[in-house]
Amino acid sequence: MSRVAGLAEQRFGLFIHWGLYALPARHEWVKNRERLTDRQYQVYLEHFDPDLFNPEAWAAAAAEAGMRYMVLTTKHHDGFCLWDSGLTDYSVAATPYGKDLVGPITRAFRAAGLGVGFYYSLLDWHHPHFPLDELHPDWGRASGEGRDIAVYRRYLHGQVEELLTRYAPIDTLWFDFSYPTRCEGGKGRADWGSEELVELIRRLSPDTLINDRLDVPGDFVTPEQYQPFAPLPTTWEACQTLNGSWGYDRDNHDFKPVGLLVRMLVDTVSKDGNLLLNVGPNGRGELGPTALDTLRGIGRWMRLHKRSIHGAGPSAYTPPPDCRYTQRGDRLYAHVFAWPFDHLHLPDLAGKVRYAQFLHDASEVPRLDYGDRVPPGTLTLKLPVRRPDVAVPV
Ligand code: FUL
Repeated sequence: MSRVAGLAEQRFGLFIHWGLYALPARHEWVKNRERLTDRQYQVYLEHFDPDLFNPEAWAAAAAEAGMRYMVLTTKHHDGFCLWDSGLTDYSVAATPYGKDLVGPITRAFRAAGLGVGFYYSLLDWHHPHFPLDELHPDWGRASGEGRDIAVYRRYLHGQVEELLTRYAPIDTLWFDFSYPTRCEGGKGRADWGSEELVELIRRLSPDTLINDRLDVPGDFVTPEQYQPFAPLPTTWEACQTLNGSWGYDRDNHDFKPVGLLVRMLVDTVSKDGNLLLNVGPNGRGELGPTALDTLRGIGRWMRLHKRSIHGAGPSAYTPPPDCRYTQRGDRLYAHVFAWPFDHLHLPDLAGKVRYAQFLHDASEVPRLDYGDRVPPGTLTLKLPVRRPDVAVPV
């Protein structure tokens, strides 16, 4: 079995962006966007105390939504570590909460039967040896004097080793993100030591998948906040926000509706991809009510339709407009995005379908002879006038 085959079996996962930025609650890039100094940002370290943290509840919400794995931000661009790293004091250990978060989250998801992946940011706006670049909050304010990328590189590799050994086995490492040409004002090159890092990971944990943001080829590619137009030539996983922000963003209410997210998931699987859908827990450690409602809404659909998602993939047949096909063995799943008049015309399927039924209630969908009013080879199904009351009828 190829190393990425397991990903396609799962198809749907939860991305978790959590860190100090949950407290300002205005996007995970707040330190950069508002050019906050380390001192200004320090207040969030001093107040980080998620008293309602309950990773079992997060894992239950993900499982109920039909997700099969999660990816957690162990360290985002601000450099704050969610585990008590032996390589820095800038971690959850220094907050009023004071306890490891990565271990309990990892255990809770594993106990719920979900896979575990770690996001790890190559960018680090806290580390004194992270190279100054145009994305760094201190760019233009501080001199780059005395910064030595070799020191940062050792730190980065050391932390990855720490994560891989302390929380083994980790299914995925999700690095974010390399931009060597932009570093040091375009003059220098940020050398993360990607080749050596990949070697280290392969040695410590041969089965761990690595994404494509290290500037060396990875096991899968990661379209961010868009759907590929067609299947991609390599294994892919799209990542998506619920509301445009990855971290908890209090005043942003622009949540994607459940129907849209279900269509997105279906579209992804029909193009042989995975969908990693994000939540940003708040500073008390909870998923907000809209995020929870959204996951529940997806779960209502998944309870009845997961057969067309998990372990399913693209079909060689071409669907009619506003439909997406997924296929699993000899089962073809037709997802009807826009409800047609009471007939569904499926090209090239005449004589190839033994029996057709809705997935949500197993009721028969009879075929109809449309004669020469449709192109030869077309299979016509007779639909009820009233659209079934599910996010996407299948
Ligand atoms: C981006 C990051 O800059 C965002 O904050 C987020 O983590 C996203 C998944 O990747 O490149």
